[in-house]
Amino acid sequence: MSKSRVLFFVLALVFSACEKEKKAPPPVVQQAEAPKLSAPAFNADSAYWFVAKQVQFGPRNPNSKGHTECARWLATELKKYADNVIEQTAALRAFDGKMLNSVNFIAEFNPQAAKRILLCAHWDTRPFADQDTSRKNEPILGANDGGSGVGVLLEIARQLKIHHPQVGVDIVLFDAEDYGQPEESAFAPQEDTYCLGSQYWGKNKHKKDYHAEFGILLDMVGGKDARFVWENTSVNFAERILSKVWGVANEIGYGSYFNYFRKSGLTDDHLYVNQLTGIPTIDIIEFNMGAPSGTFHPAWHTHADNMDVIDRNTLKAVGQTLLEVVFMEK
Ligand code: AHN
Ligand code: ZN
Repeated sequence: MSKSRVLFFVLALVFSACEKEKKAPPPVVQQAEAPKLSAPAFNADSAYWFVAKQVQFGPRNPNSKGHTECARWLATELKKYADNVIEQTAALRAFDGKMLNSVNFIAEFNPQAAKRILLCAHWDTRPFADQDTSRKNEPILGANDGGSGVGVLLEIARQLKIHHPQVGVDIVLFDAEDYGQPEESAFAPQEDTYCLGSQYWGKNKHKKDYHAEFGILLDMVGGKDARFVWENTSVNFAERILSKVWGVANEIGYGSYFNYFRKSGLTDDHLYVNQLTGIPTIDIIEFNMGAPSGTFHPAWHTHADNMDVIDRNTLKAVGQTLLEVVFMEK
């Protein structure tokens, strides 16, 4: 090519570039496989630490030393992050006649906002290991069953102190969920023996006209390769919320955890929240067909439910999904 021809091409390029600056539409950003994240990053190491910290208190069944000490720590921790924390204490009668000293924690973020999202989990652990083959009468550590949901919600609380969604959020930690009557029990069979804390809260809300747009319950959300499926109580009361949450999870790359398989309905805290408050609430709970229990995570209600079963990747999948859902709402 001659020198003048080269100069011509260079000038032509420069002019066409100037033209583009004026008229061309904004450049299209390449979004090949990258998930559309619009929420702050959920820190799985932090969530893991929150689970480990609870487990260090030992079993946290009502009326135990671990329960009292963990309650004190939870109050301190929630007060670091929330705008306001309510400790709702109650003495609740268990199936065995014992009175359980219980406390539900309600941590409010942006309490002035009319539109609110309820995020909840139970913080107590089971006083027996009735699914185990040994030491059946001793309390379990509940790293997954109790610890994991609270760990995820504490990390969300920490994020909500730093970053502010457009809606209000209430994190509610229910007590006395897991003191339910075992299948082999000397006492006459009774109804509604699980979820005593959520039943109490449903009948005695922390604010008279409390309402949330929707609720999400976390239960056993820390197991390795956990599968969360559509459970029928959630389908019946809040199918729209299941679609929303599973849709977000799949969109941001956690489809391997959030499965669309359907299973029969569960009695868990969300049942009472739905029945007693009318807030459409779903349950994110591990369903594992291969597990000995045939339903929940393999260490369910055994002494194997310790830190060994907790996987940071699962905490991340659940926590990031929840943050995305919260920051999506207007
Ligand atoms: C039943 O066991 C019937 N429902 C699940 C409630 C539960 C216990 N969640 C955690 N531990
Ligand atoms: Zn349990």
